[in-house]
Amino acid sequence: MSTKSKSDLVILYHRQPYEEVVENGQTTFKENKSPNGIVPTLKGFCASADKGTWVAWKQVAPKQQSKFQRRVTIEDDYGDYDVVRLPLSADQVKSFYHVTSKEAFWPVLHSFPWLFSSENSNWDTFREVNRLFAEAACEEVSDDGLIWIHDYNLWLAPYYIRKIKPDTKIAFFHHTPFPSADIFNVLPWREEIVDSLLCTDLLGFHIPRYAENFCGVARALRGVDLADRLDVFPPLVSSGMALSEPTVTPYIEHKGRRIVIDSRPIGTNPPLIQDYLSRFDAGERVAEIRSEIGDLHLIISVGRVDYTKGAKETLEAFDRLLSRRPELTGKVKLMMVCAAAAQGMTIYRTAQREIERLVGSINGKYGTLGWTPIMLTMRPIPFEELVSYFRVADTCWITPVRDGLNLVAKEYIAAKEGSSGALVLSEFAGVAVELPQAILTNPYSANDMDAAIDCAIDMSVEERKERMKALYETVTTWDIRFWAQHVTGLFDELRGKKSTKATTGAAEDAA
Ligand code: GDG
Repeated sequence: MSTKSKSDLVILYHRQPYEEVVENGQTTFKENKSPNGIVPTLKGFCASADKGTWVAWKQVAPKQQSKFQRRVTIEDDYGDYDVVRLPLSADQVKSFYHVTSKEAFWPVLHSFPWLFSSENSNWDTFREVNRLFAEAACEEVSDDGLIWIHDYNLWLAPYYIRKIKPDTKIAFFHHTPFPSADIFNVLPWREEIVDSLLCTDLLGFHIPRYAENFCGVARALRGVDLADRLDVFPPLVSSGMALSEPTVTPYIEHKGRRIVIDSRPIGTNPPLIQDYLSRFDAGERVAEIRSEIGDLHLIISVGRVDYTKGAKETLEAFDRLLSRRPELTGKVKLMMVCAAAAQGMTIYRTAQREIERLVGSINGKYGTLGWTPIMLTMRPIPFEELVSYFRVADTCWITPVRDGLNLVAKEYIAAKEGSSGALVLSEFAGVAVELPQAILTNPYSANDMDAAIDCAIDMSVEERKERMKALYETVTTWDIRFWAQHVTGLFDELRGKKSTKATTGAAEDAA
């Protein structure tokens, strides 16, 4: 265990990196049930630092604040690291997370500006919580350490960190889309947000389009100097797709400082998925699912309950499919895994009811005694179960109207290991620019959605295999290890540079 008091790496991520369970009155910190998503990767970063600290919030009742344990030390499969928990009241959580982050920012980030409302948002609480994160990070970080901030709910943290520790290295990764200026500028606090992001040394996005959108906003609002654009990272499709960008800005100069702009999509972990498929009796489970499904064409669709994830559009397309092609009666099944997101939010309750209503209506309209067209699961299913379904599913249907990246698409491909399968994928998911062999579709167009699902169902086995092989090659090459190495390279460069002015930017070298 490290005896250092300060950390080389401090990660700011709003959620804690484990599940807190109370058993017989004792609190224990257990590994998250699901090993997928971004959290395990970040834990790996934290644990592999000489000393790493994770800062998150935790809702704590006023009565418990005095005896609240702010710091816990975790020793898990990833290594040792500290977690500093910021105790927030229920009101702070509601205002910071449920309302300001999810009801004001989320719709704007995902290009639903008409759902934006500033009525309920509380900018002062958002500032306050971001300031708390910044103060905690500054207390933890060593003089030559680095603070890595994740996502839009911590947009203002760079500003407060820079005020306290002007020379600290600050990196930021944006998991959601970053919209164009026309949409971003709907936010009344746009200048404060951009000024804060311009306090970073490294600003990472999944894909060049989001990076370019940010640069456009920064130029329009603050007149920053943009470096000449470079060609995008070659594996990303650079033209002809909804989210394609041919070139990308490698850095911004602002107030005598350089901000490296990076765009590299996060990868998934194919060896982990394959390991799961070979353990946990998953082999048997795969055979069991296959025998239950029989000759049916199994379509799987997975995503949180969220209007951005496109469950409504998918269900409407499935309804049209069964109506257009009565010969598919009893021959196709849609398995929809749609876990509910943050509780207590009207917008998600409405989305959930809409999904339940559509599923009920479709099952009622087309179902027969022996055949239910849709199987809906609204609770998360264990990861080994999920990957077993992926392995069996003939088609994976991922058609969000907007999505920063979408890891589910990559997980489906990884679970297929190059065997026959089809991926119907929205052009508006960031991951689409990496996966041109998917059946790409526009979820805003009913005709296009219809053509895409027809294509998946009618595609020959040879073509399914050929496309899946190419997709598998991409997902296994540009996997999470590649992403982690890329980010580590950028961090090394940041740490090694004498002044923020002197670097060429690793993004430039790699582009
Ligand atoms: C944000 C951005 C970006 C889902 N249902 C179950 C389950 N999952 C897992 C999936 C996947 C993860 O949750 C979801 O990842 P996504 O990338 O699809 O989406 P968001 O949660 O919206 O994440 C997104 C991401 O950040 C990373 O930067 O890609 O665009 O919105 O790993 O497998 N896992 C289990 N049971 C389920 O029922 N076990």
